[in-house]
Amino acid sequence: MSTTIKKEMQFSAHNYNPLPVVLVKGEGALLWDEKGREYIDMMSAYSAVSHGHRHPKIVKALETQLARLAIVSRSYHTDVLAEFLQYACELFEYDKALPMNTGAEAVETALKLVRKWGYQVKKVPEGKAEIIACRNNFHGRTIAIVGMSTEPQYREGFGPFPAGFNVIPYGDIEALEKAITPNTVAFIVEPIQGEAGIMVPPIGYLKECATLCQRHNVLLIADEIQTGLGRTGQRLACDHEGVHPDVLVLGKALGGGVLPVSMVLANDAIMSVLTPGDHGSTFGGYALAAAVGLAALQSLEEEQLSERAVVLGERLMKGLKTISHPAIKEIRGKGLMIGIEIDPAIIDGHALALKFLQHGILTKETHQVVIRLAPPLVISEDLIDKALEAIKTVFAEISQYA
Ligand code: IF1
Repeated sequence: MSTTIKKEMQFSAHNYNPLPVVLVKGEGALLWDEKGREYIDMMSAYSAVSHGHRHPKIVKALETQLARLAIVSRSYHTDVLAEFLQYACELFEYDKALPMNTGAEAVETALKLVRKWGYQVKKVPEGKAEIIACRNNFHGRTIAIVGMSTEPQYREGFGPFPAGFNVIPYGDIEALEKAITPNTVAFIVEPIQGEAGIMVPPIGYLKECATLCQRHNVLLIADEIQTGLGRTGQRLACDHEGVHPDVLVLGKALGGGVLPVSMVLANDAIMSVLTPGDHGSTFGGYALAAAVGLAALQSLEEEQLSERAVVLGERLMKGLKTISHPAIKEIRGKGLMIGIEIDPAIIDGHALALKFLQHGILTKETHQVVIRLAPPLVISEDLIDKALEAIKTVFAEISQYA
């Protein structure tokens, strides 16, 4: 085992089980390890690196801002935050944005926002606000968020959890109708469930949720932290169904692959329930993040990354579907958010990710049975084809039998 890995094992909490590779350099869709070996990044740091590693425009924005000012806190204004928030509000068509850092912080912000809206605007009795979430959701790792998770490991040992959350099956509109009560303030949903294993809901599901929420004066929160910013072939996954959620949550790629930048967007009727001092964060909306976030959104549009995800996603999906192997149970996804579900009796996800690693492809399994393929949206057709060749080779090497 490399001395670096040994040292990390010694000094890092063991809350991850990384693949045995030490990455030292990244450029676009490529990564190199400490021995100089090259890998195609088919994971993009869980879709935080949609722009590719060290995107020139984003690095330049970061360096230029760093040469002037990094952080002063929200106790003062800066010249970059207004630009960033205006661009985001106009791009996604909302009156206001609240900048945070990690995805979980933005989700927590959205949960607090809809609760306060429930009490002040919907007149739900104090302390009785209910929020509906979906089974197998993933919205982050805070105590309130894992409190609505159905994944035992994410909850074990972390209770007690806050009240006011109901969980329903994903993709089931009747279940949502049944779960709504007069005290329901919001429904939070991932347009495609990432961690659950790239679960794509039935066509029209999001639209039906939006209609139902509107009818019952329930706010629709779309967690687009992973599906947003071009990943599924549209600017937002909600755009596939023309849904404009009441509350939009962004993260990951909003940081351009260099910083944690997240954000909650909503119209004034909702965002105006927050008054100075209600909510905040040391780094939320700091100058560096604003400069990087603005560059990330501009390059999303200028380089038509959403359209790239359609074309390259079709190329990848088409190539994957030519692979026939008993270990492959299903290949699913949208744009460049793809999952290969495998039969763990033949090979489990971690072992498969290891084999991909040995063939120069970086991936990650989720729940042992789904290999996630989510390369940077800037990946070239050549690298998609190269990745496909490696994936075909790996499956050819795997025994056909359990
Ligand atoms: C881990 C998963 C992916 C997210 C959605 C909010 C967040 C995430 C839809 C929170 C974060 C990350 C977290 C990371 C692994 C990764 C992950 F498998 F855990 F779920 F991508 F699928 N909403 N997902 O996907 O954002 O606070 O992390 O910035 O926790 O191991 P964050």
